[in-house]
Amino acid sequence: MDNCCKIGIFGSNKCGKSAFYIQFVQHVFVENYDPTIESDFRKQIEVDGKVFLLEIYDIKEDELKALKENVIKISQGFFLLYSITDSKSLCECEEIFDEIKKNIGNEKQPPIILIGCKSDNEEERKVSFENGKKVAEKLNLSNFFESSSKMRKNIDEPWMEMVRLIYKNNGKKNEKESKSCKLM
Ligand SMILES: Nc1nc2c(ncn2[C@@H]2O[C@H](COP(=O)(O)OP(=O)(O)OP(=O)(O)O)[C@@H](O)[C@H]2O)c(=O)[nH]1
Ligand SMILES: [Mg+2]
Repeated sequence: MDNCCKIGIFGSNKCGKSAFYIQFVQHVFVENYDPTIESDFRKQIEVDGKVFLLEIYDIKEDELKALKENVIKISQGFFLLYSITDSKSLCECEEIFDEIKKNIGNEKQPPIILIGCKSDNEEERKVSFENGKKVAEKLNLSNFFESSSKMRKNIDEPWMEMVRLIYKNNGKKNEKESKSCKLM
């Protein structure tokens, strides 16, 4: 498949990673918490009249280092997720960003989009929109959204943008794309 987009989703435990891609892929909100053990999702989507096969790798903050590094190496774009109800989860995005930078070395920074999850939960908000935006600007990320998987708000937009960015970067067959779409 030419238009294969490998996307790594990183973020602290319970920040809303599964809900974010399950809402995008399956149009349902997972209310009950079920910690992800390991996840590798595939979904075919159409963007701007082109068909893309998304490969989604869901990586918890405390994941094994080797698996994390492998996903960083093979991903063509990254979502860094935090929960607006948990300030620490935003700090962890900065740590993940450092790990990505360390692993890609001198290569051009790939598309990285920061997502503040659970934006519907104003009552428990700890991180302001401005704070999230500031971090995204500081790290020179591709974009920043606050999203709600519960309300299905700002779910499709970041995914569409991610696919477009990856396509722009890797429109022509490159080394990563010509490799098999398998994780390992
Ligand atoms: N209010 C609200 N709750 C959410 C939202 N997204 C996720 N949650 C809740 O937050 C909890 C954790 O969500 P998950 O998507 O399982 O989080 P995760 O990051 O995949 O968790 P791990 O797999 O353990 O790392 C669940 O109880 C979800 O229902 C959201 O947009 N709004
Ligand atoms: Mg999960």
